[in-house]
Amino acid sequence: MRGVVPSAARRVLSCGLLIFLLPLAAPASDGIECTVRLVPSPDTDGDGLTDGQEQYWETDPNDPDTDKDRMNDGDEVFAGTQATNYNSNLRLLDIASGTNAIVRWTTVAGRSYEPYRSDSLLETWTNVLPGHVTETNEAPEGEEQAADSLPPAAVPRFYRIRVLPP
Ligand SMILES: [Ca+2]
Ligand SMILES: [Ca+2]
Ligand SMILES: [Ca+2]
Repeated sequence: MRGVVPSAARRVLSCGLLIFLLPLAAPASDGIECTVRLVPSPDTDGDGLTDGQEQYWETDPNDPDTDKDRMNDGDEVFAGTQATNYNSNLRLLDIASGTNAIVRWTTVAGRSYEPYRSDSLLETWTNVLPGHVTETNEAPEGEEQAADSLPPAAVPRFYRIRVLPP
């Protein structure tokens, strides 16, 4: 019969109509939106690196000090040292006493450091330099030193090194 479309064919036609009509029926577009849910990665071992960051740095998300050098993974990443290498870390190498104490420490290329002094661990720490020292050598890791211009004290004196944010 002319003009009669079998029901199966009609459904296909309907779908076809919907597909073609929907864009026409939609309101004028102000843009297309895409929503993404970001779930924060936990820091399982509490070393300052999330489990996701630990994967990036190839450190152990269940061990705060992957290479067992007594500097935790998060601090190593901050300092630029290798968190998976026992011999790579920020540390004081030695202090030569004399007219002026000379403090020597490990460095990473491009990082800046401030050496501090105090006559007591409970007192204020004072930078022994007017500013900071930046490691300019191209070698990935090296060492720097700074002389403390303050004469030696009759009491024990303490030194510490602070690495500045990159
Ligand atoms: Ca962690
Ligand atoms: Ca870790
Ligand atoms: Ca470590």
